[in-house]
Amino acid sequence: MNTGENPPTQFVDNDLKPVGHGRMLRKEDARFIRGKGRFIDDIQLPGMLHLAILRAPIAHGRIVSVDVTLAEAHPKVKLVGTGAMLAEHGLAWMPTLANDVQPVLATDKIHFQWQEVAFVVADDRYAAQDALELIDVEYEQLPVVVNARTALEASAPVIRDDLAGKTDNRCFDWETGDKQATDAVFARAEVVVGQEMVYPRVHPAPLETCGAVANYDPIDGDLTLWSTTQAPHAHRTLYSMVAGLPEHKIRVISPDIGGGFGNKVPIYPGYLCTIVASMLTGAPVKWTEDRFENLTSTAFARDYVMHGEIAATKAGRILAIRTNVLADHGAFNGVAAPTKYPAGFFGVFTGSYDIQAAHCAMTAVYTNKAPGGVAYSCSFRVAEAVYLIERLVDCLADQLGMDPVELRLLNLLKPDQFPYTSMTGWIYDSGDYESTLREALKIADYAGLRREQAEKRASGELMGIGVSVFTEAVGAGPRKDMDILGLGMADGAQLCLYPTGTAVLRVSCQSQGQGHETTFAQIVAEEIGIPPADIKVVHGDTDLSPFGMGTYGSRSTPVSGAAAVLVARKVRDKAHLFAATMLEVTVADLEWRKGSFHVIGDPAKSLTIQQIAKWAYGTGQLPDGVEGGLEAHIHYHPENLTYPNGAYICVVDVDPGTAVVTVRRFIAVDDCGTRINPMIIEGQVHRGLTDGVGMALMEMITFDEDGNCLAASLMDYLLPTALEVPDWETGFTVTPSPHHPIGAKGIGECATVGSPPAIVNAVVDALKPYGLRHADMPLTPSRLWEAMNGNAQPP
Ligand code: MCN
Ligand code: CUN
Repeated sequence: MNTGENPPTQFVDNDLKPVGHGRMLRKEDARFIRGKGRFIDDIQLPGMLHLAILRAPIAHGRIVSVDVTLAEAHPKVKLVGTGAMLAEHGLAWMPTLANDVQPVLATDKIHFQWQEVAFVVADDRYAAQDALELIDVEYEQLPVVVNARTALEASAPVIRDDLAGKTDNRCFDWETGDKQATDAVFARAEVVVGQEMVYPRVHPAPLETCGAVANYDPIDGDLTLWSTTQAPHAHRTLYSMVAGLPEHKIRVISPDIGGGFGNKVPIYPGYLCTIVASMLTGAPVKWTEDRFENLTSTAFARDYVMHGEIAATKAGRILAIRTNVLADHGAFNGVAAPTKYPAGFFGVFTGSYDIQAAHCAMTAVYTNKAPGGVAYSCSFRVAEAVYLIERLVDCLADQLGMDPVELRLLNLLKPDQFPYTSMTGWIYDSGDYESTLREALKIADYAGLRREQAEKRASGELMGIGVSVFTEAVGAGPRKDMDILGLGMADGAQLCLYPTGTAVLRVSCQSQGQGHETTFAQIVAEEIGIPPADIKVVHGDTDLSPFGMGTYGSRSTPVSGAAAVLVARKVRDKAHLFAATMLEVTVADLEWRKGSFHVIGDPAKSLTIQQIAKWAYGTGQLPDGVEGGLEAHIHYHPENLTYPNGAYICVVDVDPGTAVVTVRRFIAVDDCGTRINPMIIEGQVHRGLTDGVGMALMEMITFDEDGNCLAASLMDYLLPTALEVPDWETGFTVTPSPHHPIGAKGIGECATVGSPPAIVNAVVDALKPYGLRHADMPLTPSRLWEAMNGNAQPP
């Protein structure tokens, strides 16, 4: 581990030190800042038709009839699709990524408000949208369940009566850890603290909504689908399975994506409707969601009701943690989670602490709400796990009258405990949590902040300081126990060095704004010693990139990034063989200095990688058994996840009169192992911290008791802007991953995962004078005002 500022300056502008290059600007920004990005809605094909979707205004009910006569008679309408029509083609239902099924268009029943009922394809988008109003659907309303707590009551209507033998709203039960051992520790613990907390339903709300353009060629039987997908290859396999099209005849292209944040992982009914529409009309068809559709029908996140307990000694040693979770999955289990992990990686709820036992029991339920449940920079439910443990630790500190930092320092895992096998069976690869926390304390001047707080309290001001020390789990995942629908979570990479010494890297992961075209070029540049500018990164097109599982759970760096390193090393090894032949020495006579091979003892005798590349395609005699050309391919399975970590400190002021929270300072020290592009990392962290302010203070998808979604626009679903966030103060430590070839861990979701508990902890700390111990997110002024005025009177 080492701490510090940006890497030594002598390397900064040196292309031969591409990894860690402090100021390398993003290649893709050349087009983005000129407005030349190519997003789904920019795609125009000759003769393209437009699709719009009719959605159900009720949350639960039977479809009595669907009359499309008038819509079909509209002069600009080319096709009207209904559930009944899709059923004729066997396409009315599709599998979800969690082995559940979901209607593409409702056939006989509506399961949530704004579920897809029919589509119209017309010459232009206006006509398609207008014609939706000509469709006459008669519904028969059923009682609605929107509350996970009441979903399991005997009187609750059964939402998923499509599932054979289903008599309740149970989606799945899951447990992890050792119940007996945990209960035994709790039984003899000196201190037990419990707290129920709700992680509300939130939405990733990317700037660009979801959409697709399908172009089916009836002559060749080829389907090209441009779609907002974070996982083009996995989607292609699923389309092949669902639609019965041969997989090699499907090309999925994910062009520039205006933010995904997990929202673009699932397959949505709209994509399939667009494909069907193109196949039936023989024309290209475009579908673009509007904001309302995006917020009400696509993958939400969280919706966990967690009851957590922590057992400790009076001196503050944490002994065990147990939790009961009620997970609301909405109407269909639409999460993307490895088969063995229906609750994602929630199993890391033991956090960064050295404990003796842990147990989690979870019940997931169906409700009349939109499906999804994992999206929004969540690292497969690590967001929920981190929130639970970091809130609980603060509750314990409160109970014991200890400083929350002291309590954490007492319990953090020590560097020599890594690799550490957690009480729920996860193997944390590396970490130095105390150093990360101490770096944050230093930047914050924690002791100074506490003094300031004491002074302010004395004068009636409400200042709070909140801490979270979190461990993330990213980079799914090891073949032995992780898959999506039976597909192992490996990534392909292919590297080709051309005769003139420039290169193309093809990767299976997919950028939604993370800057892969830059960082993956940096990775390869570091390994083969040619400048990043000479390396083009190709991604997001199944015809042009090798198979892999795509981008989510911050897996690009841990998995595809490792693949890029290893494929570059394969190319370098081949260049090594060629260099030996060219110089008429043995391989052992040569040493690699970034960019060239040198004869040991006679370093003036050398060859650059570019010279070798030219030779590789030339006419010289090749070494025995070696093919010409300079390229390689790899299919990489990680042996473990990577476990980045961070220590965050948040300082808030709460207005005693209005209960408005201002995040005044936020110190974030992250450790994602080896840092490839510090500027991009910082951007990722800034974004995630902003997410945290949103979730902690503003964002929530709510429903009324009839199942009406009350957060269907950005006027109701509040997103943070620059006005709500402070100047972020970031720092870092570097503890490389021992199993990643360059020691890099993921960073994309760390700040989203780690910041909400720090903010809530700070607000609760500010409101200590009111006796507050917990309040559920989002900490809106009205909620806090009620908490302040419903509790003990102010001093
Ligand atoms: N990086 C680095 N050094 C490291 C780790 C990462 O320089 N040690 C760089 C990577 O090269 C990459 C970026 O940081 O350019 C994020 O890398 P990584 O942590 O591997 O995450 P992914 O690239 O797999 O991105 C996915 C992750 C997820 S799951 C969500 S959700 C999210 C996020 O990234 N969605 C985003 N960040 C986002 N950022 C943007 N702009 N848009 C989104 O939709
Ligand atoms: Cu869970 S949001 Mo990201 O893994 O795509």
